[in-house]
Amino acid sequence: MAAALTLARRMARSGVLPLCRQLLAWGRAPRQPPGLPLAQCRAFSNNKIMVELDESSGVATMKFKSPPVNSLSLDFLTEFCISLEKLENNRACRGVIITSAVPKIFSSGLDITEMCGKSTEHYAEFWRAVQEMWLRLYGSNMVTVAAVNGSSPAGGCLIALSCDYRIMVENPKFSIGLNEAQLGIVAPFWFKDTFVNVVGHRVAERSLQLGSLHSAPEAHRLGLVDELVPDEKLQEKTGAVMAQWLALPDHARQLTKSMMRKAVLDRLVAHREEDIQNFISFISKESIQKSLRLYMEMLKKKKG
Ligand code: CO8
Repeated sequence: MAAALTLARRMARSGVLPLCRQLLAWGRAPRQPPGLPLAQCRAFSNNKIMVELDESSGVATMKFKSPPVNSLSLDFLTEFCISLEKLENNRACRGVIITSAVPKIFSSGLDITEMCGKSTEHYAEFWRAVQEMWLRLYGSNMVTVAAVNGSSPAGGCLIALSCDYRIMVENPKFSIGLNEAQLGIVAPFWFKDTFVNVVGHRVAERSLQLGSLHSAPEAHRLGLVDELVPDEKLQEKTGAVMAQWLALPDHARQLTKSMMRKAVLDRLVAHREEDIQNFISFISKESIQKSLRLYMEMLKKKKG
């Protein structure tokens, strides 16, 4: 409840209210009377994420479009949570495909500028939004498929890991992984739990300690992604996988998903405030701030 209120306050402050109205209107859209052709597709473009719902199949697509790298800023995370919640509450929607409209990048992970030189209050608000994003996505009742069409480090990888199935473009230049250790920071326990649940303890332990970013073929070998496809086949393959998952009765699949994920979700819910305090005290350390600044400088130098 407290989280929902924070989110609502944040929506009011961040000017996402027009988006909320749009989403609410969409959620309330009258259902087509039987016998009439369904409105095939509802689409709207927000600031950072484009959402499209095909009512005939019950499948929505959330396409990240926040150049240059789809970094997960506070605004991005807020928009993500609102969009996902509206889809979750829309009976016409049973599955969501998450992908990117930015060439070569799925998501660069958490926006590092949100974790540098900001106030304690800001860190708390930002981290609550990161938690909220994961709780909603990992705990979603819908079928979630990540169509990873570009690099996906850290928080970007977490989004993919939180889906039910991951299909990645087979380009060996695209990488994915939880590389936090390379930045001198530590992936929180619920990032780790999500990773372990996908690839197993040994692979996760090694990959996390080394902060590895795995090329697409390597990620496939490790089980981090389920399938590799050529770019031009991504849409078709994602649609086919989604159809396969949607062929099952929702209630059986949803209860099974909840059974598999509940313990991990409950762990964060039970330790949410503590996790926020841990994040604040960790990220506020001068040594950590220095590591992040150096990392950002390194990213900029790499260009020149
Ligand atoms: N946040 C903010 N800005 C970023 C980020 C980011 N995550 N990633 C890239 N940028 C910026 C770059 O600085 C650059 O800015 P500018 O144009 O002003 O110089 C711009 O985006 C474009 O970046 P690149 O030139 O590097 O673009 P490329 O297409 O060459 O490469 C990559 C794209 C591969 C995504 C590359 O930018 C990259 O590797 N980025 C860093 C990714 C990363 O390491 N993310 C980790 C974030 S931390 C996280 O998600 C989890 C933290 C958990 C916290 C736990 C604490 C307790």
